[in-house]
Amino acid sequence: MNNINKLLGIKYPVIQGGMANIATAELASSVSNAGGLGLIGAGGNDVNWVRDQIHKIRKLTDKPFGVNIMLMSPHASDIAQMLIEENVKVVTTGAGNPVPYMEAWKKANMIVIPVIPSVKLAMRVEKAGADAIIAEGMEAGGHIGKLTTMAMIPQIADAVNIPVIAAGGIADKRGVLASFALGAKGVQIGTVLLATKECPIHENYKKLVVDATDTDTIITGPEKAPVRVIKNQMAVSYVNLIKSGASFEELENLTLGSLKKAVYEGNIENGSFMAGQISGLVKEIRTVKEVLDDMFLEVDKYKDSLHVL
Ligand code: TUI
Repeated sequence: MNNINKLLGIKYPVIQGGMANIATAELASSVSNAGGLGLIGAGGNDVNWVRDQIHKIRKLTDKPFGVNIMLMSPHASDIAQMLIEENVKVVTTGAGNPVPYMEAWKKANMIVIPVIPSVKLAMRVEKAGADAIIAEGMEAGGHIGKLTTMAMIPQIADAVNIPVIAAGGIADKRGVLASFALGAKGVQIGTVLLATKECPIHENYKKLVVDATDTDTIITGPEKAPVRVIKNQMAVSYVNLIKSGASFEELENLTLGSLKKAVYEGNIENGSFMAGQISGLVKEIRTVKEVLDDMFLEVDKYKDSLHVL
């Protein structure tokens, strides 16, 4: 099926990013209720936390939702199994290769949409039965690959037959239309949702996103798992720690620990404020519904003019 709205049973072809510690039932239900696909982001949390969030979201919306599994997490395989038991319909994955889990998910009739950073992995997950893919460019916040959205989307759209959903650097109607022009059938958004009333993060985090300019994010994180954040004291000392040869585990723990400091405490100096390059375009705090309506209002009208492509 080549239509994201029909595949997922949603009003707008938009999926919420599975942002660790941020994409709770609260945010995800707001996105689903506004016409997109809300996601519970498992992040580094354990299976019981994720199950609890699934039970919560079912009380908050009767619309479709999904769960994002961060595959670097030690809990990933337990969560993968739990989603089948809980009859979750849609799973997205990030930060790793989901192929080992896909046979079981497809057997359970789940819709599987991996986030991938390259043509090679896109082709591998298509072969393993993915229903669509999210191609995320390095403009995105959090853990990123090496390619930009602009360069990657058309290459992946040409390489696979399943629908491609563009991610990284999309925050308004122009980003949506550009994604369609590049061959995508939908978009995933994260950064623009940080600046919403419903987003359950500290007010300092929202303010940092709203105040950020185009050049205010930098890439930190271990070399094999680079992470884009808003530049602050923490980010700079992190980059220095990498240079001094800290271990991968040490760096990964620091990333997840400092993300919590950002999300819950709004700790400006020591928090890891994951956000994408498009932060510079985000100028105010709105409701999730305002963000989605604004992004997709009359988009079909403009989309028709893309048929010449
Ligand atoms: O996963 C994300 N964004 C994230 S995850 C996260 S939590 C974290 N904390 C510490 C270290 C690392 C992560 C914060 N933000 N986005 C989706 C995404 N997936 N971006 C890149 C990838 C990816 C990278 C490599 C997907 C697959 C992949 O495969 C490599 C392989 O094994 O072939």
